[in-house]
Amino acid sequence: MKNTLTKSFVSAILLFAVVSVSFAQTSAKVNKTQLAAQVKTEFLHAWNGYKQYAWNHDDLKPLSKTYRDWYGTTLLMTPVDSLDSLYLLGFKEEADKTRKYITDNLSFDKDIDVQNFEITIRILGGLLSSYQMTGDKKLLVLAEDLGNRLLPVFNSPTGMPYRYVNLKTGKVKDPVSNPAETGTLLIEFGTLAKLTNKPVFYEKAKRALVETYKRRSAIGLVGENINVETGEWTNKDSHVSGAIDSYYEYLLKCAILFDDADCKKMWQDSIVAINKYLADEVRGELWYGHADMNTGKRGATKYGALDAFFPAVLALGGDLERAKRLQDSGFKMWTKHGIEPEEFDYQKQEVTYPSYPLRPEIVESTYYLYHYTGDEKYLQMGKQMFEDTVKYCKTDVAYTGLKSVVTKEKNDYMHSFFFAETLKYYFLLFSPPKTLDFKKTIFNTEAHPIKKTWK
Ligand code: DMJ
Repeated sequence: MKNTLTKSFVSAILLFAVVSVSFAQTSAKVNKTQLAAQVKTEFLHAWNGYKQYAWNHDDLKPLSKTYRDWYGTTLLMTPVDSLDSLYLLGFKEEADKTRKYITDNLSFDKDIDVQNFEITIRILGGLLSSYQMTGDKKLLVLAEDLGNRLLPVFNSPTGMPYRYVNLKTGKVKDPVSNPAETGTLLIEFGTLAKLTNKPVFYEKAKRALVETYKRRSAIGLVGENINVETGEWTNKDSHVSGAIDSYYEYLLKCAILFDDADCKKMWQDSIVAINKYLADEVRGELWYGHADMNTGKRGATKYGALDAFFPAVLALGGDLERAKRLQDSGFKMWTKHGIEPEEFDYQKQEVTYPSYPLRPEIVESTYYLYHYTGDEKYLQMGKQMFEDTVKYCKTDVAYTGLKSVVTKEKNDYMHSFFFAETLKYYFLLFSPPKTLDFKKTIFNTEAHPIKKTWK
């Protein structure tokens, strides 16, 4: 009897010791200063690689050490997308040089068909935020020129934009679009309207957003594809993933940035339907999956790297409880293979699309949650994700995406959003709050910080 008691006592002490050690390990304070400095080092590593092998071009291909221009001629995608990050991370001299290069060399007078959504969020958004940071009027002139060249996209029977427009001729094409592309324009076009005093930019982009919302189903959901000429849905799958994601993000953010009561109402209606039909409880975890936009019937039980922006939006909308639970689920998806896949079946706990193109969304949500909760847990999360990214995606000259998070085989592409978003959100997570006034900032979906400088 005495022996058994002694044994249980010893086991209890051992268990206590193990728990204490692991608690001490996980609760060890994250050294934010050191991590912010590491993010800067890695940013420079990637930036120097871009400069050495792809300068003046859109994006770097880091394995073949060459470049890609999206439309066969450069739009300086990486420099424009990176400029406000260069300023925020404190590389002022480099930023000033890059800004001068952009204002001296960037021209939109090109006979190319460009994708309105991508050009708006990366280039128009980048020019506007950098203009607000520096006051360099040439950036605003470029933004207005670009805005004017993009405007013909809205000349459809419904007012929702075509996907492509020719920058020289204004000819549009591709009427089958999606809510992300029809509804992720108002932060940029609206800001352009306010800064140039030309309301037409606001009106056109707002109408596109409203026309998308007006076509929601009776239960309040939107589908994945819509024809902007007929207004008919061509794909009725509903979710918060790519092709829909930032439509919801902009309803909320435009309500805040422009104090727009219509956007507020559209957001409030939408989030009720999203939580009712897309939210999914599995094994006590919260996920957001797919459903039919008309019946609400559950579709694929998939979540992924793109969906991982949603905790940030939930937090910004005031629903911290769902935001925290969803972020825990997203982090579980990340840790399954040590880095997050593009798409994951949360029911089966299986990767369904294995690539990782250096996406930022889960980092963005970590930053928002740390901002709202101050919980050290989010610093730990960010630290682990940053270290995993360095471990698996760093190359001798820059960073590259992965073909597969399972095998860790690399692809040969560094998207400009790695500078614009991923590294910016890591830096902001680890830097002192004074680096950027969160309350006075709305990030566009490409993480370009926009400030309300108008009444
Ligand atoms: C970015 O261009 C934007 O964040 C967009 O909203 C979604 N895709 C990429 C990053 O993953």
